[in-house]
Formats: sequence, C-alpha cells, structure tokens
Amino acid sequence: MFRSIADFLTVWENEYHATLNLFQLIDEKKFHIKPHDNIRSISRLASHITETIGEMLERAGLKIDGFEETQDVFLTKSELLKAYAHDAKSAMDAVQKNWKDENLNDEVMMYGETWTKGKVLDVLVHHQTHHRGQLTTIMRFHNMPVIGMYGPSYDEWVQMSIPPMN
Ligand code: NI
Repeated sequence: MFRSIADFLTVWENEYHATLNLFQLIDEKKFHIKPHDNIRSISRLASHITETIGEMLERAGLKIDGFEETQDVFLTKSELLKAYAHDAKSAMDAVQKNWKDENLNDEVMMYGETWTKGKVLDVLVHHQTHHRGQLTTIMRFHNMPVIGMYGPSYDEWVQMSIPPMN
C-alpha cells in the first residue's frame, strides 16, 4: 500500500505513460476482435482499464472530472486514447488536491471489504498492470509490436541485435 501521495504520483505518472504508449501501438483493424470466447477484445479490455480508474476512485470517495461509468466499450482507438489520458490525469489531480498522506490510513468500503485509501491506490496501479499484461499477450497474438515495461519486449531485443529468449 502507498504511505505517501508523492510516491503514488511518481508511480502513476510512469504507469500512465507506459499504458498510453502501449495503447498507441494498437492496430485498430483488430480493435474489436475477440480472440477466444473467454478472452476480451482489445477494445473491451482497454476500456475496462480506463473505466476502472474512475470507478475505483469514485467508490473511494473521489470525484473524477468527466468520468462516465456507463462507457462500456470505446468504438475507436482515438476515443480510447483521449478518454484514457483524460481519466488517468484526472485521477492524479483528484488525489493530489483532495488526499493528504495522513488520509492514506482512512478506511473505505470497497467491493464488500474494508480497505485503506493507501490500498485503494495500490490496487489501482496493480489492476492496470494486471490487465495491461493480458493486453500485451492479445496484441502479440495479433502480430502487433509491444513495448517493454519492466524489461525489454521481444521487439526491443531484436532492435538491440541481441538474440531474444526462447
Ligand atoms: Ni479488472
């Protein structure tokens, strides 16, 4: 869990850029294809990553500017990029303006459990990372390039002229 707002903002800023950079590599022609009955389309998964930012923070008592929970799936990639950038930045603004370090120990009801606000911010980051990992797998399945997040991607090993791992 986070114990300081400054630490959250530093982490979120990095994760925001990583997510936006990945979304920019999406091939829109494959945006709505479901690769398997039990696997979401890229559009649905990326929409879920986006909508959860506002959904989770509003549940924890923060108002996210312009957030609409009713948005189920973005129809175009540009719609997705715009909404994600907006919501991710609004989340940073809302946390910065409304919560102080001492609030991170405050308890809120989340999904039938009691969480501290510090845990809310932690889960917010990890939820995005979790689904972003799924997204890179689906993108690779469709032969789209993917960027490395915490280590090089296959494409980046090739660019560095280093044999990729099998
Ligand atoms: Ni989820």
